[in-house]
Amino acid sequence: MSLTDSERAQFQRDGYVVRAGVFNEAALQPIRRAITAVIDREAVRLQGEGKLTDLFRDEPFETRFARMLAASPDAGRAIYATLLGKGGGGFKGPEMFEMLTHAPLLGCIESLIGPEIIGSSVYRIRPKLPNWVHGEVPWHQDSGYLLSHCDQFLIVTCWIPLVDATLDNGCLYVIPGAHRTGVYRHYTGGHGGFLEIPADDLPAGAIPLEMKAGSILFMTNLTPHASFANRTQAVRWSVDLRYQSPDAPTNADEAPESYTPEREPVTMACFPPEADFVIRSPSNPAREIRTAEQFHAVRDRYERAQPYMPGRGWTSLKQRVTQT
Ligand SMILES: O=C(O)CCC(=O)C(=O)O
Repeated sequence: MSLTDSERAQFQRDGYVVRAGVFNEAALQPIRRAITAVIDREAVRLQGEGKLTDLFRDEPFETRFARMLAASPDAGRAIYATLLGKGGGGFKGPEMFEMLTHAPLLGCIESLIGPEIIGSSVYRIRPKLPNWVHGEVPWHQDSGYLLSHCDQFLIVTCWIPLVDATLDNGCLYVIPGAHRTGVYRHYTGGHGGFLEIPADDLPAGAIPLEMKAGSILFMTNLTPHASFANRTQAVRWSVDLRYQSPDAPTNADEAPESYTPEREPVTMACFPPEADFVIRSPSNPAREIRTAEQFHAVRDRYERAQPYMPGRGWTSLKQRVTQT
């Protein structure tokens, strides 16, 4: 499976394209089950500590975590922290590797970046819960989170809803064509603690993208995007994965210990704290990470070492308000 010429043209022109049905129901089940297993394990632990009374085992994937958070906000927060891990990319089970290497997805990626495919260290599972401040992600470009010498390279974000994403539960919004303006000024301390580009700094023309579970929204690292409140009683589950071409700086063949404050930032990977991994390399197949165990090991090594990443120099939203 690859993107058609017109899908590729839309990606270049608008900075995004949506392809329906890349993951069918069967292909979505393993990651949903893995997430459920983490939630269940943590819930049992918290129940043992007297912090959660009901495990909500009769609730489906869509609502179970929302019911837990509503019943015990502290327990919900603890489960959230475990699921995301340090920094957000903490889940590194075989089901994530399966998603990252899903052949129909890689076919689409190849049509955007070519046959040499590096899995970016930045992937996230996102439970957008009802009434949850961290669920609303304000306007940003993914480059805002990466080191600035990577702005010129294409890093493709694949946003994949695990349940249908609707206006009501907080689907993604994009601004078609705004990726051609470069990186906007981001501010720290935005909504939910995220980086934020104030909406009035962005061009008009934002559009919502309602999507069926298993579809993929492909975006560039310069595409401004955001998602707003979930006004339903269910969780809008999604996963976002990123891939980069071999031209973009990577830590795939580097020791995490080489990331120190003394190192020149321009020699660094785009996001040093987490490990990139080579998914396909026809030119040097020996570099490829082929198994879930190898994937786990490279991610784990970086997570333990906590490599240094310099800041990007964004100032705080509070400062912007007082300056204007
Ligand atoms: O899932 C969301 O609501 C936000 C996702 C996002 O910002 C991203 O994938 O970069």
